[in-house]
Amino acid sequence: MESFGHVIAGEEVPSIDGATFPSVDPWEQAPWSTVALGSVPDAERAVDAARKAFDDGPWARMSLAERGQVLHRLADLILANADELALADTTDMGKPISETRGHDVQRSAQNFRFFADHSTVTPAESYPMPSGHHAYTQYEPAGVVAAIAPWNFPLMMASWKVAPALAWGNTVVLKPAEQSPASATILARLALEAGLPPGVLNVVHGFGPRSVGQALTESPLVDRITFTGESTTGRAISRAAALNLTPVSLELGGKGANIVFDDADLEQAVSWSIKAIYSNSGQVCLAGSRLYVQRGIFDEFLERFTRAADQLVIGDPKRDGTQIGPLSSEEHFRKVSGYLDIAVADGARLHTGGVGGGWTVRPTVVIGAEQHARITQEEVFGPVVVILPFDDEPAAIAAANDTPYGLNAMLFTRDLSRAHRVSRALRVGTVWTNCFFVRDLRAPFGGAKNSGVGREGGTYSREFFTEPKAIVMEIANA
Ligand code: TXE
Repeated sequence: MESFGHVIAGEEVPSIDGATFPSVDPWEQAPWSTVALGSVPDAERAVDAARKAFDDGPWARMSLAERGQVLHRLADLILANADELALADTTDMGKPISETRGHDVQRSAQNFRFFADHSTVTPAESYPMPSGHHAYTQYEPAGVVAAIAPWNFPLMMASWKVAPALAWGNTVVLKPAEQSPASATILARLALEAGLPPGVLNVVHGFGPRSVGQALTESPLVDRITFTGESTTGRAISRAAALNLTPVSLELGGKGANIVFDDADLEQAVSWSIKAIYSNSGQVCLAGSRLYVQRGIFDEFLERFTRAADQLVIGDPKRDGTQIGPLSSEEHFRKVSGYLDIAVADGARLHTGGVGGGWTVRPTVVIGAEQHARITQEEVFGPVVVILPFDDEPAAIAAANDTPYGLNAMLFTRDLSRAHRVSRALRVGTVWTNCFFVRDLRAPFGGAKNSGVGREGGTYSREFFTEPKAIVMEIANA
Protein backbone atom coordinates (compact mmCIF):
# COMPACT_ATOMS: atom_id res chain seq x y z
CA MET A 1 0.00 0.00 0.00
CA GLU A 2 1.25 3.47 -0.82
CA SER A 3 1.47 6.02 1.95
CA PHE A 4 0.97 9.77 1.93
CA GLY A 5 2.09 12.08 4.72
CA HIS A 6 1.52 15.70 5.55
CA VAL A 7 4.06 18.06 4.01
CA ILE A 8 5.03 20.69 6.58
CA ALA A 9 8.02 23.06 6.54
CA GLY A 10 9.56 21.26 3.59
CA GLU A 11 9.31 17.72 4.96
CA GLU A 12 6.88 14.88 4.52
CA VAL A 13 5.87 13.96 8.06
CA PRO A 14 3.44 11.66 9.90
CA SER A 15 0.82 13.02 12.27
CA ILE A 16 2.08 14.09 15.68
CA ASP A 17 0.09 11.25 17.27
CA GLY A 18 0.96 8.81 14.47
CA ALA A 19 -2.68 8.37 13.39
CA THR A 20 -3.50 7.31 9.82
CA PHE A 21 -6.59 6.55 7.77
CA PRO A 22 -7.12 4.40 4.68
CA SER A 23 -8.08 5.99 1.38
CA VAL A 24 -10.60 3.78 -0.39
CA ASP A 25 -10.59 3.04 -4.14
CA PRO A 26 -14.32 3.29 -4.98
CA TRP A 27 -14.06 0.94 -7.97
CA GLU A 28 -12.35 -1.84 -6.01
CA GLN A 29 -14.27 -0.85 -2.86
CA ALA A 30 -11.06 -1.43 -0.92
CA PRO A 31 -8.31 0.69 0.67
CA TRP A 32 -5.37 1.43 -1.63
CA SER A 33 -3.28 3.84 0.45
CA THR A 34 -2.54 4.93 3.99
CA VAL A 35 -2.77 8.62 4.73
CA ALA A 36 -1.60 10.63 7.74
CA LEU A 37 -4.68 11.57 9.76
CA GLY A 38 -4.12 15.07 11.04
CA SER A 39 -5.84 16.66 13.98
CA VAL A 40 -5.79 20.15 15.47
CA PRO A 41 -2.08 20.12 16.53
CA ASP A 42 -1.05 19.09 13.00
CA ALA A 43 -3.07 21.95 11.51
CA GLU A 44 -1.43 24.36 13.99
CA ARG A 45 1.99 23.04 13.08
CA ALA A 46 1.28 23.60 9.37
CA VAL A 47 -0.03 27.12 9.98
CA ASP A 48 3.04 27.94 12.09
CA ALA A 49 5.30 26.74 9.26
CA ALA A 50 3.40 28.83 6.70
CA ARG A 51 3.46 31.86 9.03
CA LYS A 52 7.21 31.58 9.58
CA ALA A 53 7.87 31.10 5.85
CA PHE A 54 5.79 34.19 5.10
CA ASP A 55 7.21 36.43 7.84
CA ASP A 56 10.88 35.39 7.69
CA GLY A 57 11.39 33.56 4.39
CA PRO A 58 12.27 34.82 0.92
CA TRP A 59 9.02 34.01 -0.90
CA ALA A 60 6.99 37.15 -0.18
CA ARG A 61 10.04 39.30 -0.96
CA MET A 62 10.92 37.72 -4.30
CA SER A 63 9.98 39.51 -7.50
CA LEU A 64 6.92 38.36 -9.41
CA ALA A 65 9.21 37.06 -12.16
CA GLU A 66 11.35 35.03 -9.73
CA ARG A 67 8.29 33.43 -8.21
CA GLY A 68 6.92 32.85 -11.69
CA GLN A 69 10.02 30.85 -12.64
CA VAL A 70 9.50 28.48 -9.73
CA LEU A 71 5.81 28.05 -10.60
CA HIS A 72 6.68 27.29 -14.23
CA ARG A 73 9.14 24.63 -13.03
CA LEU A 74 6.33 23.18 -10.93
CA ALA A 75 4.04 23.14 -14.00
CA ASP A 76 6.77 21.28 -15.93
CA LEU A 77 7.02 18.72 -13.13
CA ILE A 78 3.24 18.28 -12.99
CA LEU A 79 3.24 17.38 -16.68
CA ALA A 80 6.30 15.14 -16.29
CA ASN A 81 4.44 13.27 -13.53
CA ALA A 82 1.03 13.36 -15.21
CA ASP A 83 0.51 9.60 -15.05
CA GLU A 84 1.17 9.36 -11.31
CA LEU A 85 -1.03 12.37 -10.52
CA ALA A 86 -3.87 11.20 -12.76
CA LEU A 87 -3.79 7.71 -11.30
CA ALA A 88 -3.81 9.10 -7.76
CA ASP A 89 -7.03 11.07 -8.35
CA THR A 90 -8.64 8.27 -10.35
CA THR A 91 -7.90 5.72 -7.65
CA ASP A 92 -8.97 8.02 -4.83
CA MET A 93 -12.32 9.10 -6.27
CA GLY A 94 -13.15 7.05 -9.35
CA LYS A 95 -13.00 9.61 -12.15
CA PRO A 96 -12.10 8.05 -15.52
CA ILE A 97 -8.37 8.21 -16.21
CA SER A 98 -9.03 9.88 -19.59
CA GLU A 99 -10.47 12.86 -17.67
CA THR A 100 -7.83 13.07 -14.93
CA ARG A 101 -4.93 12.63 -17.36
CA GLY A 102 -6.40 14.42 -20.36
CA HIS A 103 -8.02 17.33 -18.56
CA ASP A 104 -7.42 17.75 -14.83
CA VAL A 105 -3.64 17.36 -14.81
CA GLN A 106 -3.26 19.56 -17.90
CA ARG A 107 -5.42 22.30 -16.37
CA SER A 108 -3.52 22.06 -13.10
CA ALA A 109 -0.25 22.76 -14.90
CA GLN A 110 -1.96 25.53 -16.83
CA ASN A 111 -3.24 27.09 -13.61
CA PHE A 112 0.35 27.47 -12.35
CA ARG A 113 1.55 28.85 -15.68
CA PHE A 114 -1.39 31.21 -16.02
CA PHE A 115 -1.13 32.80 -12.57
CA ALA A 116 2.69 32.95 -12.80
CA ASP A 117 2.43 34.91 -16.06
CA HIS A 118 -0.70 36.87 -15.25
CA SER A 119 0.84 38.27 -12.07
CA THR A 120 3.76 39.69 -14.08
CA VAL A 121 1.68 41.46 -16.72
CA THR A 122 -1.32 42.74 -14.76
CA PRO A 123 -1.32 46.53 -14.58
CA ALA A 124 -1.85 48.28 -11.26
CA GLU A 125 -3.83 51.52 -11.00
CA SER A 126 -2.16 54.88 -10.86
CA TYR A 127 -4.08 58.12 -10.19
CA PRO A 128 -2.48 61.47 -10.99
CA MET A 129 -4.39 63.82 -8.66
CA PRO A 130 -5.48 67.36 -9.55
CA SER A 131 -4.02 68.51 -6.21
CA GLY A 132 -0.48 67.71 -7.36
CA HIS A 133 -0.35 64.39 -5.56
CA HIS A 134 -0.06 60.98 -7.06
CA ALA A 135 -1.75 57.84 -5.79
CA TYR A 136 -0.98 54.31 -6.87
CA THR A 137 -2.01 50.83 -5.80
CA GLN A 138 0.54 48.41 -4.46
CA TYR A 139 -0.73 44.80 -4.35
CA GLU A 140 0.99 43.14 -1.40
CA PRO A 141 0.73 39.46 -0.47
CA ALA A 142 -2.03 38.88 2.09
CA GLY A 143 -0.06 36.38 4.21
CA VAL A 144 -1.03 32.82 5.10
CA VAL A 145 -3.75 31.24 2.96
CA ALA A 146 -5.82 28.25 4.10
CA ALA A 147 -7.02 26.38 1.00
CA ILE A 148 -9.72 23.77 1.61
CA ALA A 149 -10.38 21.67 -1.46
CA PRO A 150 -13.13 19.24 -2.52
CA TRP A 151 -12.79 15.70 -3.87
CA ASN A 152 -14.43 16.11 -7.28
CA PHE A 153 -11.42 17.71 -9.03
CA PRO A 154 -8.78 17.04 -6.37
CA LEU A 155 -5.60 18.28 -8.06
CA MET A 156 -7.28 20.80 -10.31
CA MET A 157 -9.23 22.57 -7.57
CA ALA A 158 -6.17 22.55 -5.30
CA SER A 159 -4.09 24.17 -8.04
CA TRP A 160 -6.82 26.74 -8.77
CA LYS A 161 -6.37 27.95 -5.17
CA VAL A 162 -2.67 27.33 -4.60
CA ALA A 163 -1.38 28.82 -7.88
CA PRO A 164 -2.75 32.39 -7.50
CA ALA A 165 -1.99 32.40 -3.77
CA LEU A 166 1.65 31.53 -4.44
CA ALA A 167 2.02 33.76 -7.50
CA TRP A 168 0.99 36.75 -5.40
CA GLY A 169 3.55 35.92 -2.70
CA ASN A 170 1.48 34.18 -0.04
CA THR A 171 2.28 30.98 1.79
CA VAL A 172 -0.32 28.21 1.87
CA VAL A 173 -1.74 25.43 3.99
CA LEU A 174 -3.70 23.12 1.70
CA LYS A 175 -6.21 20.68 3.16
CA PRO A 176 -7.41 18.29 0.49
CA ALA A 177 -10.70 16.46 0.93
CA GLU A 178 -10.41 13.31 3.01
CA GLN A 179 -11.77 11.26 0.07
CA SER A 180 -8.97 12.36 -2.28
CA PRO A 181 -5.76 13.12 -0.38
CA ALA A 182 -3.00 11.57 -2.53
CA SER A 183 -2.46 14.14 -5.28
CA ALA A 184 -2.01 16.95 -2.75
CA THR A 185 0.98 15.22 -1.16
CA ILE A 186 2.43 14.50 -4.60
CA LEU A 187 1.94 18.15 -5.57
CA ALA A 188 3.77 19.33 -2.44
CA ARG A 189 6.64 16.89 -3.13
CA LEU A 190 6.93 18.28 -6.68
CA ALA A 191 6.78 21.87 -5.39
CA LEU A 192 9.85 21.23 -3.23
CA GLU A 193 11.60 19.66 -6.22
CA ALA A 194 10.73 22.77 -8.26
CA GLY A 195 12.53 24.93 -5.68
CA LEU A 196 9.64 26.28 -3.63
CA PRO A 197 11.18 27.26 -0.26
CA PRO A 198 10.24 25.07 2.75
CA GLY A 199 7.00 26.12 4.45
CA VAL A 200 5.62 27.98 1.42
CA LEU A 201 3.25 25.14 0.45
CA ASN A 202 2.17 22.88 3.30
CA VAL A 203 -0.32 20.04 3.06
CA VAL A 204 -2.21 18.72 6.04
CA HIS A 205 -4.63 15.81 5.77
CA GLY A 206 -7.70 15.18 7.85
CA PHE A 207 -11.36 15.87 8.30
CA GLY A 208 -13.34 19.10 8.49
CA PRO A 209 -15.55 19.63 11.54
CA ARG A 210 -13.76 19.66 14.93
CA SER A 211 -10.58 18.70 13.12
CA VAL A 212 -8.01 20.03 10.68
CA GLY A 213 -10.48 21.97 8.49
CA GLN A 214 -12.12 23.77 11.37
CA ALA A 215 -8.76 24.52 13.04
CA LEU A 216 -7.53 26.19 9.83
CA THR A 217 -10.61 28.35 9.53
CA GLU A 218 -10.47 29.44 13.19
CA SER A 219 -6.75 30.21 13.28
CA PRO A 220 -5.85 33.86 14.00
CA LEU A 221 -2.61 33.28 12.05
CA VAL A 222 -4.49 32.67 8.78
CA ASP A 223 -5.11 35.72 6.56
CA ARG A 224 -7.30 34.26 3.80
CA ILE A 225 -9.56 31.22 3.49
CA THR A 226 -10.48 29.83 0.10
CA PHE A 227 -12.97 26.96 0.07
CA THR A 228 -14.84 24.87 -2.46
CA GLY A 229 -17.53 22.49 -1.28
CA GLU A 230 -21.05 22.23 -0.01
CA SER A 231 -23.10 25.37 0.75
CA THR A 232 -23.78 24.21 4.34
CA THR A 233 -20.04 23.79 4.91
CA GLY A 234 -19.53 27.24 3.40
CA ARG A 235 -21.80 28.67 6.07
CA ALA A 236 -19.85 26.91 8.86
CA ILE A 237 -16.60 28.25 7.44
CA SER A 238 -18.00 31.77 7.16
CA ARG A 239 -19.01 31.64 10.82
CA ALA A 240 -15.58 30.38 11.87
CA ALA A 241 -13.84 33.02 9.76
CA ALA A 242 -15.92 35.77 11.34
CA LEU A 243 -14.14 35.10 14.67
CA ASN A 244 -11.00 36.72 13.29
CA LEU A 245 -12.64 38.70 10.45
CA THR A 246 -10.67 36.57 8.00
CA PRO A 247 -11.74 37.18 4.38
CA VAL A 248 -13.25 34.13 2.71
CA SER A 249 -13.76 33.11 -0.89
CA LEU A 250 -16.43 30.43 -1.18
CA GLU A 251 -17.28 28.39 -4.25
CA LEU A 252 -20.29 26.33 -3.25
CA GLY A 253 -22.93 24.05 -4.68
CA GLY A 254 -24.98 24.43 -7.84
CA LYS A 255 -28.03 23.23 -9.72
CA GLY A 256 -27.18 24.43 -13.19
CA ALA A 257 -30.05 25.17 -15.55
CA ASN A 258 -29.53 24.19 -19.16
CA ILE A 259 -32.09 25.82 -21.49
CA VAL A 260 -32.56 24.44 -25.00
CA PHE A 261 -34.68 26.67 -27.26
CA ASP A 262 -36.49 25.28 -30.27
CA ASP A 263 -34.18 27.08 -32.73
CA ALA A 264 -31.05 25.41 -31.29
CA ASP A 265 -28.72 23.20 -33.28
CA LEU A 266 -30.06 19.97 -31.75
CA GLU A 267 -26.98 17.87 -32.30
CA GLN A 268 -24.79 20.48 -30.65
CA ALA A 269 -27.26 20.92 -27.80
CA VAL A 270 -27.47 17.17 -27.13
CA SER A 271 -23.73 16.68 -27.24
CA TRP A 272 -22.97 19.54 -24.80
CA SER A 273 -25.88 18.64 -22.55
CA ILE A 274 -24.56 15.08 -22.24
CA LYS A 275 -21.11 16.39 -21.28
CA ALA A 276 -22.65 18.91 -18.91
CA ILE A 277 -24.32 16.27 -16.74
CA TYR A 278 -22.36 13.06 -17.19
CA SER A 279 -18.71 14.21 -17.17
CA ASN A 280 -17.16 13.07 -13.90
CA SER A 281 -20.44 11.21 -13.25
CA GLY A 282 -22.16 14.53 -12.62
CA GLN A 283 -19.95 15.21 -9.60
CA VAL A 284 -19.41 18.73 -10.83
CA CYS A 285 -20.67 21.89 -9.17
CA LEU A 286 -21.31 23.29 -12.66
CA ALA A 287 -23.24 20.24 -13.88
CA GLY A 288 -26.25 20.99 -16.09
CA SER A 289 -28.58 19.00 -13.85
CA ARG A 290 -31.83 20.80 -14.75
CA LEU A 291 -32.48 20.59 -18.44
CA TYR A 292 -35.32 22.79 -19.73
CA VAL A 293 -36.31 21.97 -23.30
CA GLN A 294 -38.81 23.98 -25.34
CA ARG A 295 -42.02 22.00 -25.80
CA GLY A 296 -41.98 21.78 -29.63
CA ILE A 297 -38.66 19.86 -29.65
CA PHE A 298 -39.06 18.08 -26.32
CA ASP A 299 -39.77 14.58 -27.64
CA GLU A 300 -37.06 14.62 -30.26
CA PHE A 301 -34.52 16.04 -27.84
CA LEU A 302 -35.41 13.47 -25.20
CA GLU A 303 -35.03 10.63 -27.66
CA ARG A 304 -31.64 11.80 -28.94
CA PHE A 305 -30.39 12.62 -25.45
CA THR A 306 -31.47 9.24 -24.06
CA ARG A 307 -29.80 7.38 -26.91
CA ALA A 308 -26.52 9.21 -26.25
CA ALA A 309 -26.79 8.68 -22.47
CA ASP A 310 -27.36 4.94 -22.90
CA GLN A 311 -24.22 4.64 -25.01
CA LEU A 312 -21.83 5.96 -22.37
CA VAL A 313 -19.35 3.31 -21.26
CA ILE A 314 -19.51 2.46 -17.55
CA GLY A 315 -16.65 0.60 -15.96
CA ASP A 316 -13.21 0.56 -14.36
CA PRO A 317 -12.07 4.20 -14.28
CA LYS A 318 -8.44 3.11 -14.72
CA ARG A 319 -9.29 1.76 -18.18
CA ASP A 320 -8.90 4.12 -21.13
CA GLY A 321 -12.34 3.77 -22.74
CA THR A 322 -14.38 4.25 -19.56
CA GLN A 323 -16.66 7.30 -19.50
CA ILE A 324 -18.57 6.70 -16.26
CA GLY A 325 -16.76 5.42 -13.18
CA PRO A 326 -18.10 4.71 -9.72
CA LEU A 327 -19.23 7.55 -7.49
CA SER A 328 -16.51 8.87 -5.21
CA SER A 329 -17.38 6.87 -2.08
CA GLU A 330 -19.96 4.54 -0.62
CA GLU A 331 -21.45 7.44 1.32
CA HIS A 332 -21.81 9.49 -1.84
CA PHE A 333 -23.24 6.54 -3.76
CA ARG A 334 -25.91 6.21 -1.05
CA LYS A 335 -26.72 9.93 -1.31
CA VAL A 336 -27.11 9.84 -5.11
CA SER A 337 -29.06 6.57 -5.25
CA GLY A 338 -31.24 7.88 -2.41
CA TYR A 339 -32.20 10.81 -4.64
CA LEU A 340 -33.48 8.39 -7.29
CA ASP A 341 -35.86 6.94 -4.69
CA ILE A 342 -36.90 10.43 -3.61
CA ALA A 343 -37.61 11.42 -7.23
CA VAL A 344 -39.87 8.42 -7.76
CA ALA A 345 -41.60 8.83 -4.39
CA ASP A 346 -42.36 12.44 -5.37
CA GLY A 347 -44.08 11.29 -8.58
CA ALA A 348 -41.33 11.52 -11.21
CA ARG A 349 -40.15 8.69 -13.50
CA LEU A 350 -36.71 7.34 -14.36
CA HIS A 351 -36.81 7.45 -18.17
CA THR A 352 -33.44 5.69 -18.32
CA GLY A 353 -30.61 4.85 -15.93
CA GLY A 354 -30.83 3.85 -12.30
CA VAL A 355 -28.40 2.17 -9.96
CA GLY A 356 -25.62 0.13 -11.59
CA GLY A 357 -23.17 -2.38 -10.13
CA GLY A 358 -20.88 -1.57 -7.19
CA TRP A 359 -20.99 2.13 -6.40
CA THR A 360 -21.99 3.17 -9.92
CA VAL A 361 -25.12 4.97 -11.01
CA ARG A 362 -25.96 4.69 -14.70
CA PRO A 363 -26.54 7.88 -16.71
CA THR A 364 -30.01 8.70 -15.49
CA VAL A 365 -32.80 10.82 -16.98
CA VAL A 366 -35.68 11.88 -14.73
CA ILE A 367 -38.89 13.13 -16.37
CA GLY A 368 -42.25 14.20 -15.03
CA ALA A 369 -40.75 15.92 -11.99
CA GLU A 370 -42.30 19.05 -10.49
CA GLN A 371 -40.30 22.27 -10.55
CA HIS A 372 -40.47 22.34 -6.74
CA ALA A 373 -39.65 18.67 -6.20
CA ARG A 374 -36.45 17.92 -4.30
CA ILE A 375 -34.91 16.24 -7.35
CA THR A 376 -35.31 19.51 -9.30
CA GLN A 377 -34.17 21.80 -6.50
CA GLU A 378 -31.40 20.03 -4.59
CA GLU A 379 -27.82 19.30 -5.59
CA VAL A 380 -27.63 15.56 -6.32
CA PHE A 381 -24.00 15.64 -7.49
CA GLY A 382 -24.39 12.51 -9.59
CA PRO A 383 -25.17 11.43 -13.18
CA VAL A 384 -28.82 12.39 -12.83
CA VAL A 385 -30.55 14.98 -14.98
CA VAL A 386 -34.11 16.26 -14.65
CA ILE A 387 -35.58 17.12 -18.06
CA LEU A 388 -38.60 19.43 -18.09
CA PRO A 389 -40.51 21.16 -20.91
CA PHE A 390 -41.10 24.92 -21.12
CA ASP A 391 -43.30 27.07 -23.38
CA ASP A 392 -41.59 30.40 -23.91
CA GLU A 393 -38.60 32.54 -22.99
CA PRO A 394 -40.07 34.18 -19.84
CA ALA A 395 -41.10 30.76 -18.53
CA ALA A 396 -37.62 29.36 -19.14
CA ILE A 397 -35.98 32.28 -17.34
CA ALA A 398 -38.37 32.01 -14.40
CA ALA A 399 -37.79 28.27 -14.04
CA ALA A 400 -34.01 28.59 -14.38
CA ASN A 401 -33.87 31.26 -11.66
CA ASP A 402 -36.21 29.34 -9.38
CA THR A 403 -33.57 27.68 -7.18
CA PRO A 404 -31.53 28.74 -4.16
CA TYR A 405 -28.36 28.23 -6.22
CA GLY A 406 -26.81 30.59 -8.75
CA LEU A 407 -23.54 29.15 -9.98
CA ASN A 408 -24.05 28.81 -13.71
CA ALA A 409 -26.44 28.21 -16.57
CA MET A 410 -26.28 27.15 -20.20
CA LEU A 411 -28.45 28.03 -23.12
CA PHE A 412 -28.72 26.78 -26.66
CA THR A 413 -30.19 29.02 -29.35
CA ARG A 414 -29.25 30.46 -32.73
CA ASP A 415 -30.90 33.80 -31.88
CA LEU A 416 -28.14 36.19 -30.82
CA SER A 417 -30.45 38.79 -29.28
CA ARG A 418 -32.17 36.15 -27.23
CA ALA A 419 -28.82 34.78 -26.09
CA HIS A 420 -27.84 38.19 -24.72
CA ARG A 421 -31.26 38.86 -23.24
CA VAL A 422 -31.49 35.54 -21.43
CA SER A 423 -27.86 35.69 -20.27
CA ARG A 424 -28.57 38.97 -18.53
CA ALA A 425 -31.77 37.73 -16.93
CA LEU A 426 -30.17 34.70 -15.27
CA ARG A 427 -28.98 35.17 -11.69
CA VAL A 428 -25.78 33.17 -11.92
CA GLY A 429 -22.00 33.62 -11.97
CA THR A 430 -21.42 32.14 -15.44
CA VAL A 431 -23.61 31.65 -18.51
CA TRP A 432 -22.47 29.43 -21.37
CA THR A 433 -24.20 29.87 -24.74
CA ASN A 434 -23.92 26.98 -27.22
CA CYS A 435 -21.07 25.49 -25.21
CA PHE A 436 -20.15 24.34 -21.71
CA PHE A 437 -17.11 24.40 -19.40
CA VAL A 438 -15.07 26.63 -21.73
CA ARG A 439 -13.01 28.85 -19.46
CA ASP A 440 -10.89 31.95 -19.86
CA LEU A 441 -8.86 32.06 -16.66
CA ARG A 442 -9.01 35.87 -16.64
CA ALA A 443 -12.81 35.84 -16.37
CA PRO A 444 -14.57 35.92 -12.98
CA PHE A 445 -15.48 32.52 -11.59
CA GLY A 446 -17.89 32.08 -8.70
CA GLY A 447 -21.54 31.95 -7.79
CA ALA A 448 -24.54 34.08 -6.93
CA LYS A 449 -27.10 33.28 -4.19
CA ASN A 450 -26.25 30.08 -2.26
CA SER A 451 -23.52 29.19 -4.72
CA GLY A 452 -20.81 31.31 -3.21
CA VAL A 453 -19.19 34.46 -2.04
CA GLY A 454 -16.63 36.30 -4.14
CA ARG A 455 -15.00 35.56 -7.47
CA GLU A 456 -11.67 34.04 -8.43
CA GLY A 457 -9.73 34.11 -11.70
CA GLY A 458 -7.39 36.74 -13.17
CA THR A 459 -7.52 40.05 -11.33
CA TYR A 460 -10.32 38.69 -9.09
CA SER A 461 -7.80 36.28 -7.62
CA ARG A 462 -5.31 39.12 -7.17
CA GLU A 463 -7.97 41.11 -5.34
CA PHE A 464 -8.55 38.24 -2.92
CA PHE A 465 -5.01 37.02 -2.37
CA THR A 466 -3.45 40.46 -1.85
CA GLU A 467 -3.85 43.49 0.38
CA PRO A 468 -4.18 46.37 -2.06
CA LYS A 469 -2.37 49.33 -0.51
CA ALA A 470 -2.90 52.96 -1.58
CA ILE A 471 0.35 54.92 -1.67
CA VAL A 472 -0.14 58.67 -1.96
CA MET A 473 2.75 61.05 -2.67
CA GLU A 474 3.07 64.75 -2.93
CA ILE A 475 4.82 65.52 -6.22
CA ALA A 476 3.95 69.16 -6.86
CA ASN A 477 7.26 70.38 -5.46
CA ALA A 478 9.41 67.60 -6.90
O1 TXE B 1 -18.45 18.40 1.01
P1 TXE B 1 -17.87 19.32 2.14
P2 TXE B 1 -18.58 16.80 0.97
C1 TXE B 1 -21.38 19.08 -2.52
C2 TXE B 1 -22.01 17.86 -3.18
C3 TXE B 1 -21.68 16.77 -2.23
C4 TXE B 1 -21.79 17.49 -0.92
C5 TXE B 1 -21.06 16.85 0.22
O2 TXE B 1 -23.41 18.03 -3.26
O3 TXE B 1 -22.56 15.70 -2.30
O4 TXE B 1 -21.26 18.76 -1.17
O5 TXE B 1 -19.71 16.63 -0.11
C6 TXE B 1 -13.89 20.25 4.35
N1 TXE B 1 -14.46 23.41 8.36
N2 TXE B 1 -20.07 19.40 -3.06
O6 TXE B 1 -19.04 16.27 2.27
O7 TXE B 1 -18.26 18.84 3.49
C7 TXE B 1 -13.82 18.80 3.98
O8 TXE B 1 -12.91 18.12 4.81
C8 TXE B 1 -13.49 23.35 7.45
C9 TXE B 1 -20.03 20.52 -3.94
O9 TXE B 1 -17.31 16.28 0.45
O10 TXE B 1 -18.22 20.71 1.77
C10 TXE B 1 -13.39 18.88 2.52
O11 TXE B 1 -11.99 19.16 2.43
N3 TXE B 1 -13.47 22.45 6.44
C11 TXE B 1 -18.70 20.83 -4.42
C12 TXE B 1 -14.15 20.11 2.02
O12 TXE B 1 -14.47 20.85 3.19
C13 TXE B 1 -14.49 21.59 6.36
C14 TXE B 1 -17.56 19.96 -4.24
C15 TXE B 1 -15.42 19.81 1.23
O13 TXE B 1 -16.29 19.07 2.04
C16 TXE B 1 -15.54 21.60 7.31
C17 TXE B 1 -17.75 18.91 -3.27
C18 TXE B 1 -15.50 22.57 8.35
N4 TXE B 1 -16.47 22.68 9.27
C19 TXE B 1 -18.98 18.66 -2.73
N5 TXE B 1 -16.42 20.61 6.96
C20 TXE B 1 -18.50 21.93 -5.38
N6 TXE B 1 -19.02 23.11 -5.09
O14 TXE B 1 -17.84 21.73 -6.37
C21 TXE B 1 -15.92 20.00 5.86
N7 TXE B 1 -14.75 20.58 5.50
